[in-house]
Amino acid sequence: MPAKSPGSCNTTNHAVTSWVDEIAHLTRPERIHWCDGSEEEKSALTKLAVELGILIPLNQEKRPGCYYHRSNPNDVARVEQCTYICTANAEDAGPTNNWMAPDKMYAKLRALCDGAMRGRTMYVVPYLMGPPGSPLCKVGVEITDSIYVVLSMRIMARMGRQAYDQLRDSPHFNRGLHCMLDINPERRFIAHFPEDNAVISVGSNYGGNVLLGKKCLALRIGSWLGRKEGWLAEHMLILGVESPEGKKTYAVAAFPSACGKTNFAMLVPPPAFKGWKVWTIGDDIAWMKPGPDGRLYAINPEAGYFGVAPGTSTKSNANAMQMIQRDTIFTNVALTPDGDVWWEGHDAPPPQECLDWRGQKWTPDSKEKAAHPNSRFCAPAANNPMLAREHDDPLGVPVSAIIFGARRSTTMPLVYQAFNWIHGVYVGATMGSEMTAAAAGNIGQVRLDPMAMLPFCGYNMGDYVLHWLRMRKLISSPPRIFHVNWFRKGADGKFLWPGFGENMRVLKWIVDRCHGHADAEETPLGWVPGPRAFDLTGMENFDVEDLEKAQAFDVEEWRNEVIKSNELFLKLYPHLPKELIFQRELLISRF
Ligand code: GTP
Ligand code: SPV
Ligand code: MN
Repeated sequence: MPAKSPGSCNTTNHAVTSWVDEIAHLTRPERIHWCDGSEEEKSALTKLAVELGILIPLNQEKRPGCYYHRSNPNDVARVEQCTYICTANAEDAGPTNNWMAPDKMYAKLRALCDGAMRGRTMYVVPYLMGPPGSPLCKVGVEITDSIYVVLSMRIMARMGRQAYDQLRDSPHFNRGLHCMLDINPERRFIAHFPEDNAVISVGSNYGGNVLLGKKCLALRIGSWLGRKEGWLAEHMLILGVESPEGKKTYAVAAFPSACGKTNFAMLVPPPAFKGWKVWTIGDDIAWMKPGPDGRLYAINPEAGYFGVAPGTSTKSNANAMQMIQRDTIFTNVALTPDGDVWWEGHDAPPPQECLDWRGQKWTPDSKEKAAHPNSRFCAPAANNPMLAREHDDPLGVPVSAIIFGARRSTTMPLVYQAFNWIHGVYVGATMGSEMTAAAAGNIGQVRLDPMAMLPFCGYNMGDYVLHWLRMRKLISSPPRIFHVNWFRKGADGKFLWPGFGENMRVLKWIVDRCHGHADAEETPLGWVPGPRAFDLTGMENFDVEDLEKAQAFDVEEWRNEVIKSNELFLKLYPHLPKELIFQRELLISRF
């Protein structure tokens, strides 16, 4: 057996130690490192990662505690075609997931992991998803042979001893195994076993594929647990809007990957909104459970942000720019000669010369982008200047608004409100969005992405929609449901709505609607802001006609939209709740 170094096993939990033994027996590491989450451990592992060339220190005067990482160029995004839900019955995974029988997948992965850590160190990473003491908080243990994963997990989750403290002698924790292998797309699998609360990921070292607490546990396994236990695991940001009088209203928003969650969660209100503040609770994932008062309460299971770098600037996201000044790991951005980072859309002009995300010389004349479009920063939430105090509240925050949003250059208005919960579930379930670089695939093509969960729902999507409908019975004061689109374009191909901080104007209308004091007009789609409901103070250069265009409802476009949603209806038909079909009928008849 391998030596247990440095430091011996730091838990007496038999389920953990025997599982670690089993994995060590299979993967044959030279050393086992039991992570404790301490500062000393972080320094030692960072030093080692630098020696091994896994991390490059950035200019420590400019960016204290910041490091740079390049992934293998074949491994830069999530890979949905390699992501599997392995349930005993294929139907439980449903038609929107890849499925393989658990036995077959275990056998395949066991063969790939056999001896995979020979000569290497195996890290045992205990972590919590959710504030300690929260009824929703879950324990995971990730075994990995990647120092990059250990250091990133330390930012993204509450990593270390506190996880064992919560677990005590219970066998109920998520078992996550990650082996890098040779980072070969032919041998890349992200396999979920919801019936065993287990995940095995091989052949990648990229964020969402390997930080197993995030998409794998908090969303795919989480959604499975949520259906069983009566809560929701969602691809949503959580924010708190504070009015000048100090009244706080909480909203969650589901936008597909790289469609603006981090930006919206960290929104800086424009000068005209003096005294208004937006606080961040989470930027990617929300776990929501009905509280004793009949409202829906949300926690952020994560402890850091793994955000899209390109497009991030003082103008688009000033809070993020401040957050990533220190203690941040940057992946696949460009590296400047003075040891700083740069990306397309950064405040600084393009550097005269730098190294691109592949490590090749780049100049402003280069045809390729300097930073990969899905390059990311990984920063602790504690660095966010607008982090809400409630971020750590074990009970979470009461949600007043649920916002669905997508990236659509046509059809979808800037904002509308659903008539009621069932209609809102229809709006979320039939959401379509243009694909982005966050996943390997056809960028720009509109695809149906129910509730922004298509890549992350760990069970049958039809049952998932039904679970949403049923949740209404457990929530006596349901949040209001809205749909937004920051991405509609005019005939000139430009965005009609300036977005970013200006989205505060839309958010204010949403908040006012939740409190019953904002004008709205009924349309076939739902409620929309009345002519004077929308505050445009300070937007003197904005053409009000563009707002009308952004908000316009076009019957022809909507006919196509309904036809497009047929794809989903046909796919999910055996498990599709009839309410959705009725909602579509009602929508068509309103046209
Ligand atoms: P994941 O981390 O992949 O789940 O994504 P996310 O939803 O957090 O994405 P993020 O906020 O990082 O979105 C990044 C992309 O959305 C960038 O291309 C931004 O420029 C763009 N974006 C964000 N907000 C707006 C907006 O209000 N208007 C426009 N036009 N673009 C926006
Ligand atoms: C997403 O793609 O939705 C992300 C980034 O949030 S990753 O964690 O890599 O999946
Ligand atoms: Mn995401």
